[in-house]
Amino acid sequence: MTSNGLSEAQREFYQHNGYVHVRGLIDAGEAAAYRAELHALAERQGDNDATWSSVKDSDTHILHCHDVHFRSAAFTRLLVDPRVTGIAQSIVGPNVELHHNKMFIKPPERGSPFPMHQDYPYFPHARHSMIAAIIHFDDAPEEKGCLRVYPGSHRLGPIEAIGDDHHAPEDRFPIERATPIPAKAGDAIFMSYLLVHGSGVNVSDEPRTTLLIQMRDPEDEPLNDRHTSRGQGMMLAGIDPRHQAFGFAWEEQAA
Ligand SMILES: O=C(O)CCC(=O)C(=O)O
Repeated sequence: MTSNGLSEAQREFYQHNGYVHVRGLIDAGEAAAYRAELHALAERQGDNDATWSSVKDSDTHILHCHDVHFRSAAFTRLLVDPRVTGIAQSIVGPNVELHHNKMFIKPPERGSPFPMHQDYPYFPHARHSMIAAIIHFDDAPEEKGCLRVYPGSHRLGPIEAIGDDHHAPEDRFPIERATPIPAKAGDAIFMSYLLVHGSGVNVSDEPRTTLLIQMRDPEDEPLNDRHTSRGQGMMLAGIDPRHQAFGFAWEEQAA
């Protein structure tokens, strides 16, 4: 076990299954504080629905916001927290770069599902180093629409992606047959962007609150530049080893 990293057994589990459930990454008190920050941010932001197009007719709702570290410094600290980056380094390697991050609040009783999908088609990379960490700030039992995965599906490589929201073929990957990963406040799930995953409707009487951080090896080439975001390229651990001459941002933008 490296300090703040995955144990050998966890690393093997990740390699085989494409994800690892890390219990108690942060403690319950910290999770409650981050939860309060996100709910206050949602209040300041106002309504903002992120329900996917293929489930838009389901009368469900989900609040989201990208790049929350531009709205609350608590999340700037969480992005570089060694408990998060140590595990990311165990998977990605010594150098870990931010791609983007986003909060999701699935409201009670009708919190939107996520159809089963790979993240790959949204931001394909040459070496598939991209991972997500989903940090839970309240409990996510099955009735809250917890994450569901197809263990080992990352080993299929990129699969067919359907429609505007790039979901997986429902006959091959029905959500009911996916493995649920109920989580407690403070738990985190780290997964490959090739893992087929999704989540059900929140039918409970409490919100489900999470932060998803997407990270990659800085040397992994993006295959398109569609999914840019504020803060993308910020180093969370290690260095960017590529040779880059210095330039002012305003000059680069003008070029
Ligand atoms: O939070 C969830 O339930 C899943 C989120 C997700 O799959 C995504 O944003 O790609």
